[in-house]
Amino acid sequence: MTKRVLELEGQRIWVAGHRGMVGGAVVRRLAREGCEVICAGRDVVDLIDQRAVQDWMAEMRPDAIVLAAAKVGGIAANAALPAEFLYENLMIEANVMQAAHACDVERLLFLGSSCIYPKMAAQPISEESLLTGPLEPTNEAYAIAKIAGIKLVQAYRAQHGRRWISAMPTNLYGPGDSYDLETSHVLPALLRKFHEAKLRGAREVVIWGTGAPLREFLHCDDLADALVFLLKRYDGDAPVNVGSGVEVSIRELAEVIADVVGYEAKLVFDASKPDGTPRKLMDSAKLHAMGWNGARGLREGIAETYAGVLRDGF
Ligand code: GFB
Repeated sequence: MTKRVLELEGQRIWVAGHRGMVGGAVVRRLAREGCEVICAGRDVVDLIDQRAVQDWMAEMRPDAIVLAAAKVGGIAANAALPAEFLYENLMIEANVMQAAHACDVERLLFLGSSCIYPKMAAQPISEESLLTGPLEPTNEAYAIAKIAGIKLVQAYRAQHGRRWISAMPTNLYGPGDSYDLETSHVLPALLRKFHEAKLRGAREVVIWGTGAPLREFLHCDDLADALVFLLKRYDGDAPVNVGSGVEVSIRELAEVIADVVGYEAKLVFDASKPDGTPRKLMDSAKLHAMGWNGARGLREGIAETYAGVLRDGF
């Protein structure tokens, strides 16, 4: 286990993006650390607005920031809205980091994504493969914004000695996810499709693409646990991958979800929809070597998520 670089107890920590799935999970996890968590919705501070971010930060003076705020979405949203994904994410990162620097915020954890790596990166994907090949076109805009965020973190480290870090989560799911069938990621979309098929007694469930792409899935609460671990212990220039090691094809994912929901239906593959990256499995060896390896099983995580949906609705 690596030694600590930050004691969280008594610290004021701003979780930017607390209404999102990841930010919400980080807020829940930080509740066990004896720190003061500060949050602000878009109505209080719009992260696209540089002046508003600077004023808010100067007033609140956090000791550390978890930068989980981002414009996110699944494959269709990414492909349809490249200007929004690029512009909003660049603005959020730049505004928060420049204000954090101006306010002398000592620790900052920036969240990227596994889609920053080349489409054809060797698998499992190590941190070293960043910028070694072309990106997947369906999410290039989002990936470029997130790569810029990693480079900003490294630039503030190099030029100003900031102890800021970046973490790259794999595909995520869990409480607080988006269940909008047009814009969401695959796991929540299929959970909703199977649930609604069960209610209607439908014979078929439509799966986008061929069902062949391979994806790795991580529960957002496991990600939050890993992020708190990194906040306390990691102080390096390179981003750190956070994966579960659990990889399935989209067809296999549909089968697990069918089993959790308890509804058999014929899988119909809609080839007019894109597959995206053929395979996206993170190499999380660096994180494991530091001492974190706490991901739950996929079926268990989906069952917990479905129980939450049955309780609270989509
Ligand atoms: O989760 P997803 O939207 O994003 O799609 P990516 C993963 C795979 O599931 C693709 C297929 O091959 C989809 O075609 N899929 C099958 C579906 N049925 C569905 C469905 O009903 N809805 C959705 N959404 N997909 C995203 C990136 O890529 O991953 C983001 O666009 C980000 O930038 C995120 O990196 C983690 O894994 O392909």
